[in-house]
Amino acid sequence: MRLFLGLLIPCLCLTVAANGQDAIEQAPPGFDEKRENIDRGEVQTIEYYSSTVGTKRTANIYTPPGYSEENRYPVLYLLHGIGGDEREWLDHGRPEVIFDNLYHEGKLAPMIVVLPNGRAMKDDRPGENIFAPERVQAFSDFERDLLDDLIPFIEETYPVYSDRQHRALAGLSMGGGQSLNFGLGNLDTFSWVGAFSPAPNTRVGEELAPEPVKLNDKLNLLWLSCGEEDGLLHVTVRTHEYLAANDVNHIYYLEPGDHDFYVWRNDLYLFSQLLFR
Ligand code: FER
Repeated sequence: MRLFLGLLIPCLCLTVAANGQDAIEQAPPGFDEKRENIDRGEVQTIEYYSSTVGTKRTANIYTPPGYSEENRYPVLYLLHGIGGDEREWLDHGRPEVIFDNLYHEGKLAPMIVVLPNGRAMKDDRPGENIFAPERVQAFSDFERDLLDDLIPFIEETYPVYSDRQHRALAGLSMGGGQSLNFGLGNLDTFSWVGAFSPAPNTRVGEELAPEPVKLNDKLNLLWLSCGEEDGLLHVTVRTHEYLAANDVNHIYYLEPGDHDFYVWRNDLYLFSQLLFR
C-alpha cells in the first residue's frame, strides 16, 4: 500500500501540474434525482419592476428547506444560456432537486437562489432568432437590470444580507459570460463568481480583469468550468490562461461532456457547495 501511494501521489500531482486544472471528483450518481421523504425547498415566480427595461419582469426564486423570515440568507443569482429564460434551469437543470438533496446531506449553506431572465428587453423571450443582435445586446444590458432593479428588489423583499460577501453570481454559457463580465466588473457587489462553459460574450482577459492583482483580495471564489467536448471550450481556456498568467486564484475544472445540462448540473452540484463558507 505504501509503495502504491508513494507512486500514486506524485503521479496525481504531475497530472494536475501538467494541465493546470483542479482535480475535482464529479457528482455522485443520483445527485440530481428526486428523493422521497426529504425536506424540500420552494420555488416561486416573482415579478419586479425594471427601470432599465421599463416593464415588469419575471424571475424565479428558490428558498431552502426550513426557510424562515426570522433568518437572514446570502443570495446566489443563477443565470441561463442564449436559448433560455428564467425557466431554463428549472426545466432542464433540476436545481431544486440538486439543492434539496444537498441540504438533506448537510452539504450546502442556507441560501436563496434567484433565477432571473438575463435578456433585458421588453420582449425577453428567446424568440425565433436567439442570435439576433438586439437579443445578444440584451444579455449585456442585463447588467444594469441586475444591479439597479433586481438586486434592490430582492434585498427589499426577502430577509437577505446585502453586502458583497453574501452575493454570488453564476451562470451557464451566455450566463457564464455575464457572470464573469458583471461579477469581475463589480467587485463591490459580488465576491463569489462562477462560469459554467462561458460563451464568447466573455470579455477578453485584459478587459475582464484589467487589474488582476485586485482579484485575489476581493474574491472568495472564482470558478471556471467546461466540458472537454464543448465547441466553446476555447473561451474557458483563454480565460483560464489569462488568470493563471496573472496569478489570479481560481478553480479551473474541465470535465467529460459537451455543451449541455449533464455538465451544468454537475457544475451546480460542485460549485454551490463551495459558496458562503
Ligand atoms: C456564440 C456562440 C454561443 C455566442 C453565444 C453563444 C454571443 C451562446 C451559447 C449559449 O448560451 O448556450 O458565438 O455569441
